[in-house]
Amino acid sequence: MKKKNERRGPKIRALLLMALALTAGLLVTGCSRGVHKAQVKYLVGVSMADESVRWREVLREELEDSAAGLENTRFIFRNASGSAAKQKEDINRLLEDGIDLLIVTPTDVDQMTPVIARVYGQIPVIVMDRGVEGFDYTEFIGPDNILVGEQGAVLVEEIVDEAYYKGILEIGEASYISEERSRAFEKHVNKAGHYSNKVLLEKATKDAAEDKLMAHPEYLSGVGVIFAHTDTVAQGIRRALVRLDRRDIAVVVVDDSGDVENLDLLESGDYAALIECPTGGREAVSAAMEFLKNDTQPPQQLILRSTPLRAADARVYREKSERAGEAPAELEIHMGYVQIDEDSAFRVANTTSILNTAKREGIDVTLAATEPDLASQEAQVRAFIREGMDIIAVSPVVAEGWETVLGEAKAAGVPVILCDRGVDAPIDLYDCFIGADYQEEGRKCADWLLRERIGTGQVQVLELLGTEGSSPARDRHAGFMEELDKDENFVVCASLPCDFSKEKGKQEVAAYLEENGLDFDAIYAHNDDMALGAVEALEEYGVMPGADVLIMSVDGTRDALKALRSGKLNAVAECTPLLGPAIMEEAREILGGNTRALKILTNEQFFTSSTDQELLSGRGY
Ligand code: GYE
Repeated sequence: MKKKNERRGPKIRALLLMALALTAGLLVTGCSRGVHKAQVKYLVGVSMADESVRWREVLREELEDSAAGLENTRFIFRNASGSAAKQKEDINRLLEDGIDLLIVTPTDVDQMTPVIARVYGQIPVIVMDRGVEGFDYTEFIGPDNILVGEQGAVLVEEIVDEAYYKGILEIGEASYISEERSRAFEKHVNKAGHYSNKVLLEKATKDAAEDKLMAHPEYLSGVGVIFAHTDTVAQGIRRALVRLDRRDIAVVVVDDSGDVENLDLLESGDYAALIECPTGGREAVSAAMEFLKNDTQPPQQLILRSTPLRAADARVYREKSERAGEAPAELEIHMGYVQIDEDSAFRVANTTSILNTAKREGIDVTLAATEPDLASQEAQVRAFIREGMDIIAVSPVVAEGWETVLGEAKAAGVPVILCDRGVDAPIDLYDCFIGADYQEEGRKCADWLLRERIGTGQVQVLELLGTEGSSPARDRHAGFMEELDKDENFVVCASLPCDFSKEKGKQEVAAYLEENGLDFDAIYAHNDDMALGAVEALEEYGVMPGADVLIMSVDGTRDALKALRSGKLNAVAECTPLLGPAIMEEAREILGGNTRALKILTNEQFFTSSTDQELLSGRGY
């Protein structure tokens, strides 16, 4: 009979062995089941499409550098080496590691869109470099590749006009980015009547570009300029041009790595022109941590500014880049805000957001609400320039006619942020646009209506137009018609000018009913105020709004959502006026010398009668 403690010996040993096995098991499991997570508070997974091209190496370096000093945070990187299958596997492993947020540069858009949407259902997702279909992600950060293609075409046309040979050769890769850039490039170049040919490499590497041209020197016959879609490709092209003794050919390069060597090559004349495209790594880390730490909803899209550079621009651009960084928090900022004097619920909430945020951020804002016309707003911008404002923000009442006064602000060295409405002016005349994708708002409304399938006959839609010449009115109309035109049974019977005003909405609809009777099935109003005016006109006419006539609107203000709940409105596309935080943050970035953001587009919901009530409450306007 063993002593009491002896009796327990084997048992204790067995328990110890079990505990050891369990711990080891956990550790092993932990290695694949989140041991990283166990060690840090914030675990961010980065799924890279591949790292075979310089700019993605730079993106990773920028992500690592920006994340390096973060407390209690770890970034885990996975490289899919161009394989969608491997990227799916990488993302699953990152999820198993217990990541709190995913940053992804997609390989194949078609294959990765559903994968990213599924992950977005679990954790926040930041998509970089190339978009995915739809909006099932937290934020997109990358350049506007259509703009990059257009910028390339402008530079190439300038150069080819001076070249002996008039042929243009594009060299890119068979990828989503290259195809977007190429479509815009070719559309612009062909319009100018220049001859253009394209080579799409399987892999956009130096060797691939050099080998392709060495194997096919005939591609260079009659060519005066080459448009290289990435700087990696451009390096291979340069080597081939030397070997083939064709250094007469000018090379225009999209520089998406930001390697200072590219600026050297521009200054030396090896490159005829550059289009600088930042990678957005710093912005991605900032957005990720802002979301994880403060649960701050980031914008839906951060479109990075691409900058055309000629040899003469290289030195100034290099110096500016070296200075870039966020303005110190204590930097005193005086902002002049040119607001639209308008009584819409949107505008009231917009002004409140701007002033409250400025006060909280310690930014001195002088807000002037001028008469809603270009001349009054131009005069106010000039006044702010004379008063020596550090930065000017404007809600431009209309899109046309801003080149002159924006040129004056630029000449005076005063940066300008455009808010909630865009302008038709060259992008180098302003620093950033902060607002929404108004075309998408229009598409959402039309898409909803098409799916409502009212009856079987033709559906007549009465459109209530916002301020004539304003970018929201123009774009909401364009987006709505783009979608509505997909079904010939849906037509717009009339478009009434209501200037974003409730009173005019009511007047115009009442007058229309008086003259034509109820000959429409639905109303599409460019904003809530006009929609609510229409509701009153319909009720006075003895018609039930939301029942006899379906009503779609844009903004998502409190009264509109109340009407939605009561069934008087049927669908509301959100267009948030709460732009204060984004405006003040961007002002600091710009005054800190960082003008990387070209567009900051807000995150927007779409509300219908079936929208969860709690989503409709507590939205702040
Ligand atoms: O939709 C409308 C306001 O510029 C996006 O202006 C803004 C629009 C908004 O009058 O209510």
